[in-house]
Amino acid sequence: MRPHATPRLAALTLATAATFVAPAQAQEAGQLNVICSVQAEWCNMIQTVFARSTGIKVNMSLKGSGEALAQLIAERANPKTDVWFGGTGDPHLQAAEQGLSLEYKSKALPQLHAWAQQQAQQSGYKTVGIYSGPLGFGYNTELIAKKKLAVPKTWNDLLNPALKGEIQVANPASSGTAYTMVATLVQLMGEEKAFDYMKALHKNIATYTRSGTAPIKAAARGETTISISFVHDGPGEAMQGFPVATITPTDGTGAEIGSMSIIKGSRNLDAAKKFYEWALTAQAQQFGAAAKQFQLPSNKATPLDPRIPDFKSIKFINYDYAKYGASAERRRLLARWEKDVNSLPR
Ligand code: S7P
Repeated sequence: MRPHATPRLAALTLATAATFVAPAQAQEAGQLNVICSVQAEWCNMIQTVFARSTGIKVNMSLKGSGEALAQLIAERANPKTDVWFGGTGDPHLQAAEQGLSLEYKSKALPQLHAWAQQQAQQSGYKTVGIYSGPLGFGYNTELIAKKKLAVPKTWNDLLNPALKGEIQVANPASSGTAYTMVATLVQLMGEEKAFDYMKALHKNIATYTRSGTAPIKAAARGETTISISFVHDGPGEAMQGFPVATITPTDGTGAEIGSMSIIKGSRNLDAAKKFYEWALTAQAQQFGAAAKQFQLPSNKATPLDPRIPDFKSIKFINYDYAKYGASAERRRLLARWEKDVNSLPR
């Protein structure tokens, strides 16, 4: 049976981690500029706790994975960011390949799951896995029942003509989540069949959103019936009282390796390393679930909330993170998606 943390334990951990630092000490401790690619509540929590326990002021900027990579590329000549926390792993690998992130080998690596260590090795230790989460479908339980639609159980179920205009997914050019979908389908079906599939799916898509988390929020709020999303983003919406549930396709799916990188040229390198080491501890990794975000933490000692998807019950493809995290492959697939899929009428 999986261990799990109660909300009380999470609250307790938050309180114990937040040891106050005297104001004078805080001034000396310096500051840190972080791009945070998880959702706001988690970003705010780590900003507060890390600042309180170290005295280091954290300037936090919230950006999805695709947007974060674009900002780091734009800042290349004059980096303003010290750490990029969270977001899908593929753009972190691209940042590593493009020389935007710094090699740093954490002493905590042996405490991490194999997939998180592999992410570090594959990037030449320029990034590391901090969480993982499966791709699947979200759906509005009330709308699906009202419209007498079947809950989709496989990728092919999304092609049902009755779902015309009922599905939202993000645009893979701007979203790491949607790029994970493209890469997953190519690996699951083979490239030609995957593109035929995405052309057929296009007919049922109401909107391609900019951000990867927008579709499940739209499903939760009844603005769409179905979303293609990371399933760990579902319980947080349901906890707010929205009628939303998630499912992973029985024919196989991919997972992200949410990652963290120190930016090359960081002006606050000591603080960046301190934050990086802290973010890899089991204690800090509990803040995801405390902030109602239910990815699987990379530190094996992190107590698991029961709402974290049970990875053993999901059929995963053998996702090739190195291949699909390479800039040239991403560019090629996105160009093909734009030409073969997005340009088609709906
Ligand atoms: O829970 C947040 C989450 O789903 O969003 C992250 C990421 O920023 C999504 O970026 P895109 O907007 O580029 O898709 C995921 O890493 C994370 O699991």
